[in-house]
Amino acid sequence: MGRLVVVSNRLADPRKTAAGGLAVALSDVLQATGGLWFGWSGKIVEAADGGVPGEGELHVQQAGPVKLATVDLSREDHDAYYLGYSNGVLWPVFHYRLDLADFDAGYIGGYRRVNQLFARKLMPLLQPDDIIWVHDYHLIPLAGELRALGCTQHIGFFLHIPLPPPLILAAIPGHDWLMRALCSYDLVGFQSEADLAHFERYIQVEAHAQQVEPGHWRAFGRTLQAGAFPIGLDVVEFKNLTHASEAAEMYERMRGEYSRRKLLVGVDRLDYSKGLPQRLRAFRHMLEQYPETRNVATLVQIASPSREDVSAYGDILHELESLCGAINGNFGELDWMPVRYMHRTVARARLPGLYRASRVALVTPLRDGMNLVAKEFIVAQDPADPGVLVLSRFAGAAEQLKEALLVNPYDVEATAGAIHLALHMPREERQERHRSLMRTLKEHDVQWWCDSFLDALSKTEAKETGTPWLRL
Ligand code: ADQ
Repeated sequence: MGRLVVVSNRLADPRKTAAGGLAVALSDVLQATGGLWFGWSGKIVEAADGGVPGEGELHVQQAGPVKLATVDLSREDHDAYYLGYSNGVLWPVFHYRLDLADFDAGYIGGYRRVNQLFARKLMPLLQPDDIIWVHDYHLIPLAGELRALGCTQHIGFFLHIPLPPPLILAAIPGHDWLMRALCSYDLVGFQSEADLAHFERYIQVEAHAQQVEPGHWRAFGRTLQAGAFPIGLDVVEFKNLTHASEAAEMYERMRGEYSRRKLLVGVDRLDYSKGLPQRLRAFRHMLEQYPETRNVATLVQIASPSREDVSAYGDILHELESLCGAINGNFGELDWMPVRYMHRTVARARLPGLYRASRVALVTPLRDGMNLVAKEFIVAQDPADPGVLVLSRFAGAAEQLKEALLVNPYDVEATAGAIHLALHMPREERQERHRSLMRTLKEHDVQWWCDSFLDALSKTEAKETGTPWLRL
């Protein structure tokens, strides 16, 4: 395989394991191929300091064998591309929340401008046999922009978030442009079969695409491949993290503190897609319906601050705070707080200790591309006495993790019943479910994800340049 070029909105230094997720997943192959990672520097340049829309300084640094190249963004570009179109339009719509999308603001110009800027800055850094892997919804038009500049390398795209059904997609003004742009990749990867099916339906219905062979499509005058590549965990790395000192300390602390209780845990970014208010209502309902759980069940909910400058996020913060306050006020005792809510990030090294000390994990998003917390919780468990995963059927992970207790998070009563069941599940059943779940996670770990995507991408026959239709 040629050199790997990864493009994503933000970068993480692949030398630091604390970076987690994508960085860990890609670091081996980036290091082995002496790869390049390209994206936004995280720096915003104000107009008063010379920040000009469509322009941005390029910074290149070497991190071991890996080259990191980043571009600054002007305030205007950042606000339109990142806050506006990516997180004010695409994030809500792709999570089925048309009601939260801000279609009126004309952000699409900035979104295109930044993708053009990235293409212009990346192009001179490319080598002829590079394999380019672009990540996530911020960068859908990038391949089209690169092709327009003459790029002939293989370009693949992976969508980390869900893709909604065609009728929801069609609500986006300019959806046809966006989906055309997506079709200028050689390989498009989704988290789940459901997302893939939505994509296939869209291109058939809206673009009269023809299937050439399974997974291969003729659309907009070119051939592309599409598939489901559910992202996995580095199971070995996460297991090692579980047994390392920071996690072990966390585990001991939680076990000591809650020795007389059964701990439930929720770990999320504070985001409306994660179903946090519904989760708390289900927990409250359980306390109401099953009085024996009072004074016993304690929910530790960590919600890390996220995109606080997007307005929909302020509302969810207030709703959550008032729900937690009401539950503690109504049910709490002098020596028992039903909900411990923390609006902060827990260090990755300590998370496995929290997971392992918990009898139940509540992973109940209303919609989620995959949800890695669900997978991390399983890996961190003691196989001899494992906890139970309560998982929303609307998380991509539900397609794989069939032995979790699957719930509909909108159904508060049924979810409360499932949480109650999880708290009382006999050890043997917990062990059996955990064994099967671990098998799945090991079989489809992050290496499998990376290898299968890159293998498919390097086999695509690509190389069609010049896509004048991208210029609207
Ligand atoms: P996210 O929406 O960020 O990611 P998720 O997969 O749940 O969601 O979490 C990613 C990572 O963040 C995990 O490693 C998790 O441990 C960590 N994390 C989450 N909340 C945290 C907290 N409060 N404190 C500390 N760490 C926290 C997007 C998609 C997901 C998809 C991932 C990867 O929305 O559906 O699974 O990308 O593709």
